[in-house]
Amino acid sequence: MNQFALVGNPNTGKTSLFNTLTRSYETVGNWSGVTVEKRVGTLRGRGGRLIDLPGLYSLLPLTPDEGVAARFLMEETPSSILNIVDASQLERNLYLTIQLLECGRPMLIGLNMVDVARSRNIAVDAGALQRELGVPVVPIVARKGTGCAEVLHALGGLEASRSGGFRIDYGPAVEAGAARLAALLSSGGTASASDPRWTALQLLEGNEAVRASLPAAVRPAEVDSILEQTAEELESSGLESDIPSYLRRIRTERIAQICRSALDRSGQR
Ligand code: GDP
Ligand code: K
Ligand code: MG
Repeated sequence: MNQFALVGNPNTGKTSLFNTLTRSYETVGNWSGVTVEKRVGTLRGRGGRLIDLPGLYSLLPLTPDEGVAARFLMEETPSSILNIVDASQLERNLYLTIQLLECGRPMLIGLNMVDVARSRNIAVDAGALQRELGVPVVPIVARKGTGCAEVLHALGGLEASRSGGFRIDYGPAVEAGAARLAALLSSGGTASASDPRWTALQLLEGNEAVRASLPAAVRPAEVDSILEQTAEELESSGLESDIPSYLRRIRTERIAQICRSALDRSGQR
């Protein structure tokens, strides 16, 4: 059966959307290691399961709750992603979106709070956003149910597709490090459920939840040596030696560029 993970920043309307899209749900205990309950719902009309993940700003966990999503993406059977994005806070929300796109899974964006955005004269061009990100973007008002039928319909067409080739080029040093890590992860029967390049980038970013979920055959010393060499190469090419802050800067620049094409702030109050 097809499975969709509902992922987004806190207070973006995930639970509202979950309740609208599902006809019934069950609580299947807590997520491992945290006191957040795991809710799994059955999608209206089309079947399939929707899983409500705890809200988070980044896949890089700052709290145990935030580690749930990273672990889920590492360990669970491949599922598609329904990413809910607050249209009134587009720039901030896109940081998580980019990390999710890098997973390479089928993904749909529910662009929520378009009523709030409109009231602040923030116009998000969903078509432009869709072109920039390479995945379908459906404007919704989850609290009223507006656009939710369209989300259900679009989820039906998502199953066969991969996300549409969104890719950030992080430059020679990081790309070489990511390729070496990805090769290490793909070698000798160590494959996990996650995409090797995504896993590599998360390791370069210092994601402890991802690191802890690596298959046992991956030797930590080998991971560390690639991380060290990447940091040295980054520094010797005149860039910062701290890989996480470098990744953050490159992503933030790309987000600014996406917002320039998708956001009309001309009448913003
Ligand atoms: P979650 O934290 O992501 O699960 O978000 P919730 O579903 O709990 O929603 C947070 C708050 O935003 C609640 O008060 C919702 O009623 C409200 N909300 C959700 N969607 C919308 C929307 O599209 N427009 C407006 N104006 N409010 C919304
Ligand atoms: K909430
Ligand atoms: Mg919620």
